[in-house]
Amino acid sequence: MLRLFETNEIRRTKSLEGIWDFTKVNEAGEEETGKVYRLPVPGCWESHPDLAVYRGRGIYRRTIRTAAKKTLRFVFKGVSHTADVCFDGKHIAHHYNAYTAFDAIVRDVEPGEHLLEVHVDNGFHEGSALHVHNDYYTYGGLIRPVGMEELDAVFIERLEFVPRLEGGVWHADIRVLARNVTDAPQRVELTGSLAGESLNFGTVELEAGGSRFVSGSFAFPGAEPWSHEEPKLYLLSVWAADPSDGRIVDDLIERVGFRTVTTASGKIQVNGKDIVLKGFNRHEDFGIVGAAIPLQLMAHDLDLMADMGCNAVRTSHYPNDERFLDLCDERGFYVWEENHARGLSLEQMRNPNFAKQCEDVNREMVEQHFNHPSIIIWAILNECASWSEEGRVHYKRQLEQIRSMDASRPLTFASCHRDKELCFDLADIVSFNLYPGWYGPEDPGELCDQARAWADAAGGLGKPMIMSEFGGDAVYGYRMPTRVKGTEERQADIIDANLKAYLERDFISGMFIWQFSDIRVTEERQGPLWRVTTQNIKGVVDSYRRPKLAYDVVKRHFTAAAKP
Ligand code: ADA
Repeated sequence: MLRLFETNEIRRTKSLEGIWDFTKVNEAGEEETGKVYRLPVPGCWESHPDLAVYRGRGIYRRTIRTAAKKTLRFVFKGVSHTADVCFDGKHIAHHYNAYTAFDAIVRDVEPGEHLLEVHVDNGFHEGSALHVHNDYYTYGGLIRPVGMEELDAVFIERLEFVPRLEGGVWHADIRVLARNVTDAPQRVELTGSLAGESLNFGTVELEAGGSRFVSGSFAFPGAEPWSHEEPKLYLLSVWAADPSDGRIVDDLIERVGFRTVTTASGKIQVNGKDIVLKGFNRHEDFGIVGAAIPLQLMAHDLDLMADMGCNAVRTSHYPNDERFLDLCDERGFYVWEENHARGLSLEQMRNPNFAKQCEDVNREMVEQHFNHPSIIIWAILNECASWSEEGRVHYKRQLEQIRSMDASRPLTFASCHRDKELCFDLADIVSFNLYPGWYGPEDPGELCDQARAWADAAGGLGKPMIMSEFGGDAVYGYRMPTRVKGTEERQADIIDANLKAYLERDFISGMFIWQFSDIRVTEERQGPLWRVTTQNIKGVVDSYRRPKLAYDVVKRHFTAAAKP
């Protein structure tokens, strides 16, 4: 299952979930041992005992059967980390970045058996600017679902839905991207339906192999708003018909919600009402399944967060699996989604591929996740070199790129540079990663008052402020009356003091605890014992979601009625 609702009723689609062949290959691309593993897709190869610490290259293979001559489209929701796809031995796609989707189209496939191969590489290479040794683990494999679709001459590639409230009635601007996959010009008529209204986008002419957007603006008098409290969702269906005979050749269904997000008077508003974000930073990492988290465990994570009284989650530090975002839409979780870049130094940002790789992930993130009502904030470049003029050039360019694609959501980035930060003027919300009580002895209340002053003096005056990371380590099960660092007691104390300070300050519009669960990290990153257990153990639950003492502390604060 690729999404939590049917995305097509006309276009034939199928999931390629199942067991695929897998072989390791060396740097030269040669199959090393000839041993063929049978691995689940989606899945991380680390789940297999032989491959638990394997980093490098491998090939996933499976057979595809077709009954009639067809144009096929393969959709890969996430291959970690670099993918090259071959169909019957012919290269059809290359993609860098584990955390965004890509597709590959093969025209006029003859009936019969065909070989689909995905060459996967999660090694660290010079040309990779974003996938570097890090404080999380980049697993290997087809970590998210794979789908196969049968296309007609024209297909609807994407929909964009931007809601707005006018005179008490919901309206929306809707854009439809249609693509011609043949060598001849094509014409299609585009119509749709949403919230009881019929939509007409007119007839569009598409040149051979070309694509085009058509748009329309519509009123939806019967629509009700989406919010945390009432996450009302609607299916937006669009059909493409052949104007000569009215035959429907393709369709695409999205699930949308009517809501606005604004920032004013130093606060964040959803549908005009001030909100305070209360939640966690969450990595996609769960015990033995790694980054390939099955639906029921994704739902379990959100169940635990809801139990603690959270209304928000930050997808640190990359775009998330769409099924998780679908769950957030359904459950009314507010999402801060960010691009894939964590803690890159100025030197790392000078990698010649940095700008292009960021531009790609920004574009793919916004295009692919545009319609999730739950996403209320886009963010970039967690803790990169925003303290320097050279770094600022990248922050400016990337924020402008995202704003040009989507002006309907506020933008931010998480900074750890305190009074040295140079980019707060570029964002709509100022966000601080500070770890009072853990990395330093500061008092959380005093430090965040100071942070407000730093932001005000550095271009953030009047902007909402989020405490985007705070917390401390705790080894699951390590309890001591001494409450020393590393005990569950100390972690609980630190989180208690931080939450108390932030919840009583009116100028704080959100807080994200670092972090939801313990996660695996790359071993190579720094000197010995940098991360004992090769995990970042600041989770409030461990990597199998067993609660630490801090769980009840969070629950007590977030379920208290003091704040909306
Ligand atoms: C940073 C970073 C996180 C994590 C955290 C920590 O703020 O953004 O990814 O590394 O520190 O645990 O120290």
